Amino acid sequence: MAHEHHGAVIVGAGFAGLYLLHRLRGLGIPAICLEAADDVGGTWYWNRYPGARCDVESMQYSFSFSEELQQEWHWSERFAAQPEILAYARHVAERYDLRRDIRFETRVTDAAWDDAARVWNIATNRGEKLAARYFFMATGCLSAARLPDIPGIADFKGRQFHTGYWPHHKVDFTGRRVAVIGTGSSAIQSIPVIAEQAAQLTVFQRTPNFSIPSRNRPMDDEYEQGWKRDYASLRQKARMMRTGILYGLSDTPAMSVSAEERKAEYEKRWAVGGTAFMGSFRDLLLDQAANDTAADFVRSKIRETVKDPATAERLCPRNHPIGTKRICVDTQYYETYNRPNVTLIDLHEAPITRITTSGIEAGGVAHEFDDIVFATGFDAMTGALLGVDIKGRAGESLNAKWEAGPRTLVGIMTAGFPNMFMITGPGSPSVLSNMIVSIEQHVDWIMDCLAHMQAKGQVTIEADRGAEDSWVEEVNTVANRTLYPRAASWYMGANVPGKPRLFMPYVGGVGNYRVLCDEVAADGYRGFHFGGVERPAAAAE
Ligand code: FAD
Ligand code: N01
Repeated sequence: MAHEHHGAVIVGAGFAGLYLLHRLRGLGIPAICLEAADDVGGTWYWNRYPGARCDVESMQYSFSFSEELQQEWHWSERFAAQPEILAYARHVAERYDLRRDIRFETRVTDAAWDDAARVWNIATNRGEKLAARYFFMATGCLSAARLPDIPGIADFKGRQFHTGYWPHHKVDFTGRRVAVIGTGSSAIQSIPVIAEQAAQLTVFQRTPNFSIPSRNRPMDDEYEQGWKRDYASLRQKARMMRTGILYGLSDTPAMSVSAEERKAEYEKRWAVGGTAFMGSFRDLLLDQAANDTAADFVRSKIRETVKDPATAERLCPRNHPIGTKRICVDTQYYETYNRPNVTLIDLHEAPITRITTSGIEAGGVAHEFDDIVFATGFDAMTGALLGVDIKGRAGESLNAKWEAGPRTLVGIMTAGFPNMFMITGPGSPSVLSNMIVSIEQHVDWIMDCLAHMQAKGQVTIEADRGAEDSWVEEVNTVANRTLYPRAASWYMGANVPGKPRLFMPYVGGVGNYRVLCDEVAADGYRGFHFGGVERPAAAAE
């Protein structure tokens, strides 16, 4: 079959793919976007579990590239729920007429660089063959959902769900005996909602997590107008913050104030709700003693909230510093364990041995269920990238190149794979940030780079291996200055058996990283090689 030719192929129609498509059109590069789902939205298309919502305030978890778009959209809650975020993604697709260039229900399976033709050849699960000069992996950091390797999983005769592949019809748990496996963010959001419906809910916990109340509420009109009046400058400030989120980050070290002052600060932030709790003191993720004070505070809140002392102790995290696994944000999570229909099973006391036709065996006890909800997470950051068989220059496979862990130059490109770009790839702040801020920053940087190439008549760009080695070292060095590597987290690849353990995101901060990327560009794209002049350079000047 002959290849269809395109200027660019984008894989994924989440926020990254949508914005890429819009910007590529602006540059006059004809692009096609290929998406496995039957609609846009990415994360917000797939994760429809009860209680799913964002934990970055809605006024900030949205695109900033268009003043009209940010003025016209109204968010109904402080933290938007999944249906509203999906509606927003659809609105963006329609407003910018993006659907005409998106091919749904199409999974990209293979991509190979043809060095002679200087194009990527791309194949899909529908047998299509495409060729494109530029290849964009906008496949998401949290899009490859994982079922655990528990024996007997296929034998269960009841209903099984994964939070990351939730059905599109309403799932009713009324009157049912439900198991939830996992206590990460997805579980912590869904457990309180499922508990309200189910006859009986049993939570299987391997590692307790720290969770902060969201204090979610309907959008306050004055608050919304405040943002809208000043959106341009507030967005600019957010872009320079450590996490890409505009909220109070203290400059004070935790141990420089008295225990009473620390407690007062934690109480204040606990009452406000949300992830800003981790901004109480500037060194919470750098200094173990400082971190212990915040962790002790949250453990004291768990003990205050959960009436049964044994359950409260089981819910208290002790094996990682607070914030080194993604901090959770909840609505009535700890309170849910006071309900008579909810039971917590600690897998360290009673490990799961197998799943049977009618339930779960743990600690020698057979628990019977009608439904099992797997809230067991993702093959994060690299899962979707390595889910495509990608071959670069001289047939080098990305899977082989990344066998010991991902290697990138600033998380955007990887050496040996010319003209292939990753949006929020490993080695960039990505999952440690407000991801829409990071998506916009990557897409804008790449578009400036492509405009630069157009002006010079260049057709290829590739990361230098030496520059990449230095960046990988920098990512590790910066991570090792923090407490992050002390947790067996998905940031470290620790949740996937056999996955190399190294800290994947760049922890140096969204603002610092933006400055660094801008300096690379200003320095003639330091660390990148350009090639293949398409027309005389003089004509392009
Ligand atoms: P995605 O939204 O993951 O989209 C990637 C798309 O690529 C998917 O639609 C997928 O189907 C498609 N795809 C993948 N592989 C292929 C292939 N081979 N062929 C074709 N299509 C493919 N971030 C925040 O900043 N704040 C939050 O509050 C927040 N909440 C979250 C809540 C949940 C439940 C989850 C799972 C993540 C959350 N995130 C949050 C992270 C979230 O993933 C990002 O904010 C953002 O939505 C990512 O957009 P994306 O376009 O990069 O990737
Ligand atoms: O996944 P997770 P998630 N037996 O990997 C457990 C974003 N997000 O879907 O910690 C028993 O965090 C596992 O245990 P352990 C956010 O970035 C945001 O909840 O590995 N248990 C863990 O408890 C988040 O971090 C929101 O010991 C098993 C759980 O399953 C990311 O997505 C909401 C197991 C998985 O937790 C992923 O969150 C939702 C096994 N074999 C998601 N295998 C917001 O609020 C795994 N587990 C914005």
